[in-house]
Amino acid sequence: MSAPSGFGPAGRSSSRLPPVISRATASGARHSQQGRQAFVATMWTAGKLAGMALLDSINEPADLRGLSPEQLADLAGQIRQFLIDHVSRTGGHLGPNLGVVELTLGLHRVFESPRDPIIFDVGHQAYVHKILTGRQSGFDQLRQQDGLSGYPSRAESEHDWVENSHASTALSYAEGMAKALRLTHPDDTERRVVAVVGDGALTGGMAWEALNNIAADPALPIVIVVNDNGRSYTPTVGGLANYLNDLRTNPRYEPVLDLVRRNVSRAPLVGPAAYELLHGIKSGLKDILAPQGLFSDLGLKYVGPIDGHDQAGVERALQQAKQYGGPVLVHCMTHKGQGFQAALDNVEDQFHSVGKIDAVTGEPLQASTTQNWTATFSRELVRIGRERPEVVAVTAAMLHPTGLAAFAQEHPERTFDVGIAEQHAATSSAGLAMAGLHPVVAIYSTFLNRAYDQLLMDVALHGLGVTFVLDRAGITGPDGSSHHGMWDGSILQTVPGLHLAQPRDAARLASALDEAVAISDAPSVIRFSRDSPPADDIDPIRTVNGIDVLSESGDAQVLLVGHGAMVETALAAAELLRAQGIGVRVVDPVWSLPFNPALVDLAADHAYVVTIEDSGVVGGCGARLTQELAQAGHTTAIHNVGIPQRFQPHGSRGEVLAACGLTAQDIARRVAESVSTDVLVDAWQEPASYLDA
Ligand SMILES: Cc1ncc(C[n+]2csc(CCOP(=O)(O)OP(=O)(O)O)c2C)c(N)n1
Repeated sequence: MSAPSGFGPAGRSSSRLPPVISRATASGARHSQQGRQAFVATMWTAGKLAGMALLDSINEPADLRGLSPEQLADLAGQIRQFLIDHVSRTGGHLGPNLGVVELTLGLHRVFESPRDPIIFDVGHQAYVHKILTGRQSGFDQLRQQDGLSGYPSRAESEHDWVENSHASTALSYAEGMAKALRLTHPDDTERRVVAVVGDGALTGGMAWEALNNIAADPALPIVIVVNDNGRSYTPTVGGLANYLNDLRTNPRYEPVLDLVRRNVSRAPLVGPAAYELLHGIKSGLKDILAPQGLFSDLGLKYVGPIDGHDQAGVERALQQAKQYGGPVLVHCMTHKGQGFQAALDNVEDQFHSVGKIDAVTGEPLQASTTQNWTATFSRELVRIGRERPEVVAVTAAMLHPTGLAAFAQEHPERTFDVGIAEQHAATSSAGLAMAGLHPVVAIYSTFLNRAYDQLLMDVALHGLGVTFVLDRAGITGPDGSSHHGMWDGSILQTVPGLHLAQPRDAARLASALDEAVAISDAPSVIRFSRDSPPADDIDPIRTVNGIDVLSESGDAQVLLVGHGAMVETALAAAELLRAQGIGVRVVDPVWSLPFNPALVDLAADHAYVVTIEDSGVVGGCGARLTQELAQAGHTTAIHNVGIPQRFQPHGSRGEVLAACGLTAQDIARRVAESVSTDVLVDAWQEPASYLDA
């Protein structure tokens, strides 16, 4: 897919703002836009007669402007059908996108993207935005290698200002951009920055840090749209969620809201003064009817709650917010999965994220495995929960995806969902541990980044027994660069006293968990991939000073050190090497941290050592062994194989691993080349394999 001119990735860093300004304000562009709107409206009337879908004629936001209410309703239906048809085939975030159809149409009709940046928090709900900004044709390849990203992508479109997927950032981005626009274009008072944030993402601390700053600046041209569907994956929890729920469900509120809405919509919209007047009427009524003071008390103008599936109502609210000129929060109520009964009926997550499903019934087309790492962890934690009453479980709004649901069912009082708040999860767990419990914090590997300082200072420095279980470690696949769990292996190396296990099979996961929950004076971390453990456990031939020897030739000159999921790869590579007459020994350190000095001695006994891990190669376990070898004065040749230290694209896990050179064939070929030429470096110089920063 080609990026629009002037906005390719290369063009972004230098001249980001001027092209947008000049293009969007050029009168010629406005005229041609008006011409195009008329054209689309006419074509639609003609096309409807010819059976053509209106959606086919929408290539850019300007195409939406001239549409009638009837056409907009038709278009919303077509977008929903398009989403169901496509996402059911590729998998993806179906429910959240079905919920924001009218909202996204409204945003693109009221604001002028990309001149008015629209920033979606997390970004998983940006499919409709993609459809409306010329990317319909990419949906056949959604989340597939070289295909359309599942999140906003700066390389794809000038309409995507940020590419995120880690939650609760949109308000900070928006606040910074709004400040910058005011400074760089003081005369352009019409531009607005729009942040769309879910009620789930609003539970994250960063969102509140941003709100604190936004509220302090009454002239900041920023519109915050809270997309409140009451859910993260499961229903959103916490005081804020309760507060939003009160606003949403106050039984006396709805009829009066209608009255207010009609009166407000009749009044002319002419800037802050009128806004204040109208808003005064509304909030006066609402203060009696619903406890809506929170945002107003913070100093933010509040509009809502709005029915997010009422196209006209949404647009009216957004227009009001746009007219105001300072920070305004539009509270928009939507339903995750709107328009697809199977999604609305899904209790677990309303199709927050689906694999391939039947487009009519919503039934999964791929059997879900009960053997994957998550399910294995889930079973083991239930077992441990029965044995150890002090063990409690902590999730950051991901009860089901991290496998905690079964534990929660047995021990609801020992399970804590803290919202999308990994930092709080870590320090709250420190508190739980201080007061005598042993928390098991289950999060995705990539989200541990958020809680690094809390892990380091609040848990490790205090010598507290907290177990972190990192799911989706290593290459994850279709969620792309921000979701690959390739950072933890490096950052964990820096935490004094930390215990790190990377189980190679289900038996090792069970024993690592048993050991971890028994450690009461330091944090422990267990990481595993999104795949499944091997069908059969990989038992050691023998264990030397805690290091499992898994396979060996009598004359082994080459030592392969496998970590976690890469142990299977190491064993397969060893087989290929033995077939070529190269003697190999494969070991698994079992506990990667604390660093086991016996690994240095073992490595020094070989002519050539290759470490293999499913994490960033810089600063990981391999780098640690290299450093320890050198510190001990050994000159043993060593290569570290890991994920090259660059942002990896999306694709299947297998495809991305292959592109990183993390396959048995690739590793065996390189080792064989190194050994046969006796030049242990050349084979590793290709960009795919090593330090390609
Ligand atoms: C820091 C972080 N933790 C966890 C997640 C995983 N996650 C993705 S979407 C989501 C729920 C988002 O809820 P909300 O913001 O209300 O959006 P909705 O899906 O309901 O539209 C979560 C927990 C994430 N993206 N970022």
